[in-house]
Amino acid sequence: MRRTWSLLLMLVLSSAVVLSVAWAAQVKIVVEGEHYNSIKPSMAVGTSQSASGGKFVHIPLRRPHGENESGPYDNGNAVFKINVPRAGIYRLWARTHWHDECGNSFFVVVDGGQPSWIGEDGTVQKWHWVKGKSYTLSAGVHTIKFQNREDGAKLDQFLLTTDTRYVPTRIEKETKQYLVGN
Ligand SMILES: [Ca+2]
Repeated sequence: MRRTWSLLLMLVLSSAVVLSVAWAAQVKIVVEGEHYNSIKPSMAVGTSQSASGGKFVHIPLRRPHGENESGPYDNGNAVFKINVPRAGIYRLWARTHWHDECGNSFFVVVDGGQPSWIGEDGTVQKWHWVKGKSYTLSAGVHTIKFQNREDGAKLDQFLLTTDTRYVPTRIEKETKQYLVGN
C-alpha cells in the first residue's frame, strides 16, 4: 500500500514538472505598433492617452469613408522585424481601435507571403484585442506587415504567442528582446 502511494506521489510530482516546463517554454512576443522598422503612407503614427506608450499606427479616416468598393485605395503599411526565439505555431493578436464596421480590419502579411487579415469584429470605437490567424514560424528573423484594408483602423500593439489558451485583455508589456533593429 505504501509503495502504491509513493508511486502515485512520484507520478503527480513528475507530471507537475512536465507541466511547468511546458508552461515555461511558451513564448509571447509583444510589439508596439509605433515601433515599426518601416512605414509607408497612408499608414501613419497617431497619439492617444489610452494607447500603450501614448502612440499607435493607423490608416487615417477618409472622407468619404469606406467608399471604395474595388479595395483599399493604397497599400500603406507598417513592417515589423522580430526575432522568434524558437520554432512553433504562433497565434496573432492585435490591440486595435476601429472606427466602425467599415473600418475594422488590417491585412497581415508574414514574410511576404499570402495576405491574410485581422479584425472584421463588431467592437468599434474602443481599444480591444482581436484574435488573428495562427502562423508556423521557424526560429530566427521574420517580418510582419500590417497593411491598409480599410481606413479608420488603428493598431496599438500586437502579440504572437505559442500559448493557444492565452487571451490578452489589457495593455501588454513590450518584449524588446525580440525586436530587430529597433
Ligand atoms: Ca502603442
